[in-house]
Amino acid sequence: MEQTFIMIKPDGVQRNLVGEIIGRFEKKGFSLKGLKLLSVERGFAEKHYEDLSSKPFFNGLVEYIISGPVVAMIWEGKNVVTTGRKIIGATNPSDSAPGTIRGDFAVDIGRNVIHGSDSVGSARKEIALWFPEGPVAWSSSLNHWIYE
Ligand code: RTP
Repeated sequence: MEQTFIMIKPDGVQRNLVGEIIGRFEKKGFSLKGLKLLSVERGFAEKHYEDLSSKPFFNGLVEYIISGPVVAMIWEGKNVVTTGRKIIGATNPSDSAPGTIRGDFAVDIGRNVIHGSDSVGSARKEIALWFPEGPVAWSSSLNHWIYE
């Protein structure tokens, strides 16, 4: 089953949105396979965002991610990478539809509350970086009611 890496960014933690965000993924029907609250060092944040290292906003982005604790999660389910990005909404909250996390809770692109892997390949890479111990192995008894 497909897995994705979801991170609640420091602003989401500081604004007490952790429960709200986890609830949205849970209620959709996805399964939580990894969860931790942690603060990351600059080098770790730079590694996570290494594909964006040439962007003018890279330094600000790294400062933002190391500015407070984040919640790192693995979520599992059918098409969870693409659907997770839909639940999150467009990168710039000005373009995120109401009903999405960024559409409902964010205003500025540099404080957009949450990260989600953009492909199955990035999800694999990000899960390996953030969860070297791997996902927690368990299977929800509700899967019978969620999948045909
Ligand atoms: P994310 O990786 O956080 O899920 O975001 P994304 O794929 O939707 O967007 P991406 O282009 O990968 O950008 C990563 C994060 O960088 C910040 N950003 N700031 N100031 C700016 O113009 C700007 N552009 C992007 C955002 O926090 C974005 O989520």
